[in-house]
Amino acid sequence: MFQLTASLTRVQALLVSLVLASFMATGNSFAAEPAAAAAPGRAVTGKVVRPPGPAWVDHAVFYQIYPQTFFDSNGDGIGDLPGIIAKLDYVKSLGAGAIWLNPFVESPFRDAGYDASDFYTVAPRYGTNEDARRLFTEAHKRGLKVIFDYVISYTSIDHPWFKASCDPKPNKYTNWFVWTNGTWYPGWDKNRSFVQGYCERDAQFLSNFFWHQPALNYGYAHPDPAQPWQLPTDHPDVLALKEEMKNVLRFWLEMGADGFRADMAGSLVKNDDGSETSKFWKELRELMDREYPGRFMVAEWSDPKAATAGGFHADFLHWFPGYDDLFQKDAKRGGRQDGHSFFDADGLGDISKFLKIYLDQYDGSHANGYIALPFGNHDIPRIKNNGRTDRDIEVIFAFALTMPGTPFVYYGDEIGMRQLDNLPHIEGSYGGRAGDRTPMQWTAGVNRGFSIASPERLYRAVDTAADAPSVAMQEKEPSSLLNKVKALIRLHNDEPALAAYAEFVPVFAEKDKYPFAYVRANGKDRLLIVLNPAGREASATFPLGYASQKPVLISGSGSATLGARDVTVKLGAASHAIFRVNALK
Ligand SMILES: [Ca+2]
Repeated sequence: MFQLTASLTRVQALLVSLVLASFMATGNSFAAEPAAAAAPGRAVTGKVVRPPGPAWVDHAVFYQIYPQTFFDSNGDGIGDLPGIIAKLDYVKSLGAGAIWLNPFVESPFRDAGYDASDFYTVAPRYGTNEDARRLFTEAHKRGLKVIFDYVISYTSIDHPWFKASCDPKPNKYTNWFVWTNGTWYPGWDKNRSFVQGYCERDAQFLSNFFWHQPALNYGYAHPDPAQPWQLPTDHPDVLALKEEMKNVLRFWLEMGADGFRADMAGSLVKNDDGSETSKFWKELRELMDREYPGRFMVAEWSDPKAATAGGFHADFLHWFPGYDDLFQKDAKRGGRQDGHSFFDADGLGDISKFLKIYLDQYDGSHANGYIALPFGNHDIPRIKNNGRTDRDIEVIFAFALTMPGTPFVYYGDEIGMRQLDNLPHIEGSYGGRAGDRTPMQWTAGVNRGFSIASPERLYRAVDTAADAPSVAMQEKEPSSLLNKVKALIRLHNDEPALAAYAEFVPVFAEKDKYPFAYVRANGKDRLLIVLNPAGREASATFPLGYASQKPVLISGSGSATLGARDVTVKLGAASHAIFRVNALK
């Protein structure tokens, strides 16, 4: 998706994933044919390469909080920063090591806050800058890190920089956005998202999908000499913008943020193969290492090879068709229902397509940084959809918390909050995004404990189903999903073989078959993870490829029997098993 995401916006990438999966599957995304085969030919060695970066990430699980729907502290119906502070003990109780906060700065909220109108000020609906400072301080007191959403490829049309840029009289901000020469510029092309006729400046501006999100001007990798409005990446005005965006970064790091998640990281420089955009991220990595050592940067790029070579410690890998094969093909995602997911009880999915792309990315990135494979976020329908049970969700967690790299838990997934259907589209949610942003369910009571506002004043309606899960109920029940997730997070925190950098070797991953099995190894410390999302028993026999101790079950249920050359595993329906299989020597 390198070529694609390099020139696409966040939302376009989402739509590509939604609509064009078959197109993308035919080629031109990632390396066309990854060289690595799924399972055969890979040996478990226990050798690890720890990429440069902060040590606190090695075993950290991130918890993603959508500020508007986490906890409302003042009863106005919308979540806020003091509400997040009030729930930090809960986040800590999960075993999470860090928090990713979605945008909380001033915005007209046509895109839920991604459309910033002031990069330096907390939106009043969430509180004040002092609340943000207190949030960082209180998190640190509990040993939690906090990263913020660094959205630097565009602004809102309401941003003062863009308003100044709209002025026909030249000023400091004239070139901070991408403008053509003239409203009737002949190269006008709807596919490139140019907007005509907005303001008095006689020109078109380049938007980032939603027309009201003008692209900030990081220049063109290869400006067309016939189009003088395409500025080179070293144009003084482009350099001035970059310096200002560095100041935005410094501002939040100074206040106490421990790093950032970069929204649509691959789309800064236009007509770029990624290399010019990477140059700027490398500058920022150097800035971080020099001025703020120990901080962390993760990209929304969906090309870990490019992102980690370009300075990032980690990259989210989800805007590619193999990702949909995991969870989304059976899901109600904007009406989509075009196949079978691997993690579904019907047991008709296929792990091999995902794994082929994943391994290509893993092989090309793990020496530089980590893959963050999200299993839920504010853009993706919740995993609890289409009839999945808590047992099914537990298998997904077992997968997410044992794969290499940096896991991110989307708020509410740990109690099995449902994807809700047919909700109104507010603040640009559209598609499945409306139903994955409902308020956190703290209790079984009014508004599920999210807010004391009257229900009609809520930013979003809560799940009112009689059996809607809640934190309060699940904390009391020892066998609840919440407590099972906590146990898996503890395992991730404690096991050397589950370090972000520990070796990953698939040992049973055959097309159209269940289960899926892989070894994680860190020296002699080794774990065999076996996943059977299917609603029927599954078994498999395969070589581990080294002399192992007798397998010991440490999580889930199932059996593993060691033969002379092979191991045979048996799992019940919808279950996972994690075995300790340390090397004998
Ligand atoms: Ca509030």
